Amino acid sequence: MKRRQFLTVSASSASAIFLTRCASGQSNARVERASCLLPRDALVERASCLLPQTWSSKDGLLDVSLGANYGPVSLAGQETNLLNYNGRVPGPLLEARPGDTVRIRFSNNLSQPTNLHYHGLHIPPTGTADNVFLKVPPGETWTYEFSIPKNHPAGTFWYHPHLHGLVAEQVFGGLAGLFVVRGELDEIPEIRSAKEEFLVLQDFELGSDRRIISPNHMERMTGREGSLIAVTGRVNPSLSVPAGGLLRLRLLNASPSRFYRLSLEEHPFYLIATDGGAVAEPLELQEILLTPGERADVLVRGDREPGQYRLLNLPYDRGGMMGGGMMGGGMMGGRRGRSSSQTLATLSYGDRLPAPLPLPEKLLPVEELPEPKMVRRFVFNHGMAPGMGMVFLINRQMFDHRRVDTSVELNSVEDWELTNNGVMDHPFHLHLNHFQVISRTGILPVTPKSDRSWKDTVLVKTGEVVRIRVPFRDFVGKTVYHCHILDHEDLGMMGILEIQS
Ligand SMILES: [Cu+2]
Repeated sequence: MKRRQFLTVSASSASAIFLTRCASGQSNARVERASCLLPRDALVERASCLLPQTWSSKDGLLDVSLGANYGPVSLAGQETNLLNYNGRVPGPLLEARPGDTVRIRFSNNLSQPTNLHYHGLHIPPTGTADNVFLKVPPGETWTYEFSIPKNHPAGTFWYHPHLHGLVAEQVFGGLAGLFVVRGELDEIPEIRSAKEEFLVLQDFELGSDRRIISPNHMERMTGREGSLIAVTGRVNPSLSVPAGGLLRLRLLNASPSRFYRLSLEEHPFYLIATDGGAVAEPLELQEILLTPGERADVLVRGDREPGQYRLLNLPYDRGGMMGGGMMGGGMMGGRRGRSSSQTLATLSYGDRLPAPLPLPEKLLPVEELPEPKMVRRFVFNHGMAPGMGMVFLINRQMFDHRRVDTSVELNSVEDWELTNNGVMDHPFHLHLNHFQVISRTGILPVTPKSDRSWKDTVLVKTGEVVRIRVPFRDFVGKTVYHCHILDHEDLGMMGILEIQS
């Protein structure tokens, strides 16, 4: 037992921090959990423990002021100095409905330029909407304004900075927040009756002064990771499922590089939505691999013996610049996580419901896309550039904001074949239009209809070929696709897509 504890502590400083807090920070932990104790009132019982500050639209308008700041933030029960939106990490949860107008009065109070990307929203890539070419200089303000299309799917989306060259630094500093679109999926009776929690997974590397430690060169190549894992700003928070009831977890990986391989002791996950909204029917999963930028919306059934169950982050090897072995054993600072499991949260059972709540049988149909007009190929690799060292490439080129890499026609459907010839996994993200994964490594046939889903980020493992099918709809203009290991994006692994009418 002692030996096991020793291994846990030495292998993972995230666990170490948690154990320390259990030993010396009892009162803190109790205060943090106090708000999560389940009162008798059934209505209150559904209330979330981890809900960040929420702003919802009223009468068709979401009108908020959002400031990017640097300063004191309470994170994982300690005072830290982080980048933050409105003093919070994660930032406030923004909530709207299809057809709503969104107005965000954004002020940049940082000492460097920034901007906002609305990851996963199907809105224009231009003007005051999801315009990643826009730069808001330090000390200046900008009003983002756009409408959520009337036929926009309900789902879990998010906002974060997207200024090329600074993305990893600003997201690692703490800048990220949820953007939830409520709609049809949320009206399904069993889902409406489920208790809902928002799990924003972020990792940080803090120094003794409680400021973020900047990564070294090798950590940037690999993709920076931090040893402190926060779940919606807390370390190992308590989650509660009513006995006989359902708990809905909206999971977001808001880390710049870290992958989360999630499993919940003795409880399968029932996947109800992916990046782009609902799947056709709940899909039972024992594990979920969530790469940076990805979301999963799952139900957990409170049908086991009441007790405590750990939500675990299992080891995963996403490859490295120097081959697998050398960096696996904890040599690489923030990458210790890949050789040991960590506890992310703890599930307990609340009061028993008068009648058990079943899983929904059907969710929402997922459209079958027509055969593509065109197949394009994208090869992901790395190389050396004079004066820059290692750079990350798509089709042998690094990002250039003056160059359009790919032009497509509005209202066309294309297949994109994504090949990873590098030594590390690359999660591929396309802005603006959702896609479906058609095959992997050219061996698998078409994804079974029942498993078809809408994605905006998909893992392309080292050596793998993934084929996706994308409909380009509604909006023209320039946008981007890139690796969502944000250091790789900053180091060149991004291309410009122009959608033309
Ligand atoms: Cu990458």
